[in-house]
Amino acid sequence: MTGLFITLEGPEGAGKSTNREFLAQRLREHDLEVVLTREPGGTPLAERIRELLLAHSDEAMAADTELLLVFAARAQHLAEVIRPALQRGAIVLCDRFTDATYAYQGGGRGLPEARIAELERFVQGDLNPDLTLIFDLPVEIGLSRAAARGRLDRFEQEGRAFFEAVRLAYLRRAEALPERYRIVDAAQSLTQVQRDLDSLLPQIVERARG
Ligand code: T5A
Repeated sequence: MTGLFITLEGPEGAGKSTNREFLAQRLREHDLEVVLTREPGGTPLAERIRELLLAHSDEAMAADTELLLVFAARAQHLAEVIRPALQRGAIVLCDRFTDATYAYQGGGRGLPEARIAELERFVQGDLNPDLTLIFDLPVEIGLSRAAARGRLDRFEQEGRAFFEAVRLAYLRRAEALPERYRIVDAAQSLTQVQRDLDSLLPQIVERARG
C-alpha cells in the first residue's frame, strides 16, 4: 500500500463532514489524488447497510447485530474503495472508521473491546489508518449542532450518557496511541478549526509524498 489513509472521527455534530471537504480541497491544491468517503457507507451496498443502521424501527436492533452490520459495510468498503485507492497511491479521507466502532459500539453500547478487536483483525487484517483526526467537543454542543439540522437518526436520539461514553472512548484511544491521533478542538469557530487543520497540512503532504 503506497497511499495515505486518514480518518476523521468524533461525536455527533463535531464538524467532520464540513472539514473533510475543506481538507480535501487543500490537499488537491498540492496536486494530490484524494478519495473522499465515509462510514458506514462509501459503496452502494454499504450505503444500504448504513440506511439499516440509521433508520428508526419498531424492532430494537441488538448491539451485536449493529456491530456485525458496521463491519459488513466496512468489508465491502475496504474491498471496493479503500484498498484499491491506497494501492494506486491516493490519499483516502474517510469520515469515520473503526475508531467509531470502538467509541459507539464499545463505549456507547458497552460491547467488549476484545469482540471488536477480533472483527477488526478479521475484516481489516493489518490495514489501519495512518492518521486519525479526532474532532473533540463537549457533548451538548455537538448534539445541538446535529439537532439544528433536523430529524435525529437512530444514534442521535440516544441520551447524554451514551455520548459522554463515546467521547471518552475516543479520547482514551488517542491517549493510548498518540503517534496516530491528533485531537482538534471542534468547539472553536469553524475559522479557528480550519486554521488548526492548516497547521497540520505540511506534515500530511510530506507523508503523502512519501
Ligand atoms: N457509527 C458509525 C457507529 O455507531 N459505528 C461505526 O463504526 C461507524 C462508522 C452515522 C452514525 O453511525 C454511527 C455513528 C453515527 O451516529 P455520521 O453520519 O458520520 O455517522 O454521523 P454524524 O456524527 O451524525 O455526522 P454529523 O453530520 O452529525 O456530524 P459531523 O459530520 O461531525 O458534522 P457536520 O460537519 O455535518 O456539522 C454539523 C453542523 O455543525 C456545523 C455545520 O455547519 C453543520 O451545520 N458546524 C459548526 N458550527 C459552528 N462551529 C463549528 N466549528 C462547526 N463545525 C461544523
